[in-house]
Amino acid sequence: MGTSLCALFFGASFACTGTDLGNDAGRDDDDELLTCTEEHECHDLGPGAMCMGGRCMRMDPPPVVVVPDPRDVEIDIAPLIDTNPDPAVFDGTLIVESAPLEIDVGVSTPAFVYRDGNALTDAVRSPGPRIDVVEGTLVRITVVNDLDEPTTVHWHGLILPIEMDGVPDMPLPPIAPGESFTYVFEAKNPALYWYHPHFRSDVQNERGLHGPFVIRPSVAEPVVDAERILVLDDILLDDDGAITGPEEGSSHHVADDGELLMTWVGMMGRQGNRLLVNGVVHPRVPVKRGTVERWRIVNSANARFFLLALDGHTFTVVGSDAGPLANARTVEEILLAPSERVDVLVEMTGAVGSSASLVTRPHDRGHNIADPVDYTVLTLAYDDDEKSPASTAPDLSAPVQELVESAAPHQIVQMNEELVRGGRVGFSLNEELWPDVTPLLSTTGATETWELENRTHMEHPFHLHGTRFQVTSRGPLGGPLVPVVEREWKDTVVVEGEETVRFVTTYEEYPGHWMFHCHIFEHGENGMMGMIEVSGSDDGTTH
Ligand SMILES: [Cu+2]
Repeated sequence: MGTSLCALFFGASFACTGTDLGNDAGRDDDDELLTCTEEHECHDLGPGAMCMGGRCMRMDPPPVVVVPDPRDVEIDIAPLIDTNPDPAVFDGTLIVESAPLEIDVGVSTPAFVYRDGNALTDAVRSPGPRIDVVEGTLVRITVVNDLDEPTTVHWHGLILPIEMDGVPDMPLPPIAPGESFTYVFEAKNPALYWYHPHFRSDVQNERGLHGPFVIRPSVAEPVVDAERILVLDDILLDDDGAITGPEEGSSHHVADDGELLMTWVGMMGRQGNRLLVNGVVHPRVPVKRGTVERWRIVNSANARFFLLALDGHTFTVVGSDAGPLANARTVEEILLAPSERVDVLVEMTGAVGSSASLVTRPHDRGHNIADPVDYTVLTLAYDDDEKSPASTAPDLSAPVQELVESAAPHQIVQMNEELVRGGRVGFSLNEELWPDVTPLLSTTGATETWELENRTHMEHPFHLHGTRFQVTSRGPLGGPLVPVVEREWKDTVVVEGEETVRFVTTYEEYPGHWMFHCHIFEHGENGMMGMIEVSGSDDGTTH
C-alpha cells in the first residue's frame, strides 16, 4: 500500500521506497487516522488541515512578513508620458526590461520593470508608470520587450478588442524578446484598472511587472484634498534579497515525524514576506487633519488578500472594480483580493501630530489558517497644524443600471482541486485543467447569468476578461442564494469556499475567445483558467 500511495502523492517519477516515505511507510496499521473523504475529518490536525487525495494533510504556515520602521519616501507613481498633442489620443511607450530594485534598504533585488520610453530619467521602479486618461480617449501604447523571454500586457478590466487583451495566442502571439507591439483601444467606463503580463503571470507579475491605469470621467469630478493611487503588493525575498520561486515539483513533503505537509505556495499561491505600497516597504505618508483624501487601491499581489483597516478611521467606499457605487457605504475593514480595486474617501480625523497605521489583518481564506498578527502596510503622520474649516466628503455616487438575473444560469463554472501527476495540486474549472479546456459559448449582446460553484474549501478570486459584471446573488453551495441588493460593477469576485456566486454580464461589443480564471496567479498557472467563445451576434447565432 505504501508504494501506491507514494506514487499518488509524489508522482510516478518519484523513487517510492519505504525510506523515501519516512515514517509514513510504518503507518499502514493506523491508516484510518489519515484517510478521509471529507475535510472535517482532518480538523484534528489543527490549523491548515485539509483532505487531499483521500488523505489528511496539514499546510505549512504562511510566510512571516518583515515590517521595518517607517520610511519617509515619496510614493506617488509618475504618469506615463503622452507624446500626442491631440487630447483625444494618448500615445505612450512602455519598455519592459530587467533592472535592480531596492526593496530592502541597501539591498539590490533583480527584478523586471516597465519603464517609460519617453521619460528623460533612467530611474526605474515597480509599479510601472500610471496610465491616466479621460474616457473616450484613443489609447495607443507601444510595448517594447527588452526581456530575454516573451511577455504580453493584459489591461485588467478594460473592455477592448480581443487582439488587444494580451493573452498569448488569443489570437496574437506574445511579444518575443527584442520585439514590440502597439496596443490600441478606446478608454471606457471610468475607474481604476491595472496592467500586468498574461505570460507566466505568476513569475512576471511577482518580479515587478504591473502598473495602475486610471480612466477619468469626461465631466469634472468633485474636488478632494488629495487623491492617492495605492498599488498594494507583496513579494517573497530570500536572505540575499532575491525574489524566490516559483516552486517546482511536488506540492507536498513529508515532515520528520512522517506527517504529510502541503506547501503554502502549492496550495495558497505565492504570498510574500514584504508588503509593498507603490513599491515601497512601509512608507510614512504625511497627512493633514481636517482634509478628505480619495484613495484608489488595487491589489497587485500574486496571492495575498489584504484585509485593510486604518487605526481610528473608517473608509467611505464610493467605487468598485469597474465603476462608482450608487450609494456610498462606510466600513471599518476592506477585503481586497488579488486584482480587486476599491475607491474610498478617508476623512482625516486624527489628532495633529499623531500617527495612524494602515494594517492588513489576519484573514482566513480557507483551511482555517491566516497570518498570525496584523501587519502594518503604511503609517500616516499627521501634520502639526490642521485644515480649518475641515473639508466634507464629496458625493461621488452614480446610478448603476441593474442587470436582471435569470431563473436558470446560462453559464456554469465549477471550481475544484485535485492531486495531479507529479504530486502537484491542480486547480480545475468544470473538471478541466488549462490548456485542455472546452470553451463556453456565448454571443455579443446576450445578457447572461453565470453561476460560479466553488467546491473547494478556499477562496478563489474569479476574473472574467472582456466585460464587467454585477454580482446578483450568492449563498452556500447547494443552498438558497441571497439576492445582492447594492449592485456594483466588478470584473473580479471572490468566491468563498463551498459558496455559489451568480453574476450577470453582457459582452456588448467585442467577439472573441475571452479568458476567465482564478486571479491567484499560481492557481491559474496550475490549471484554473478557462475561456468563453463569444460570437458576433450578426453571425446569425441566437441565444
Ligand atoms: Cu484560486
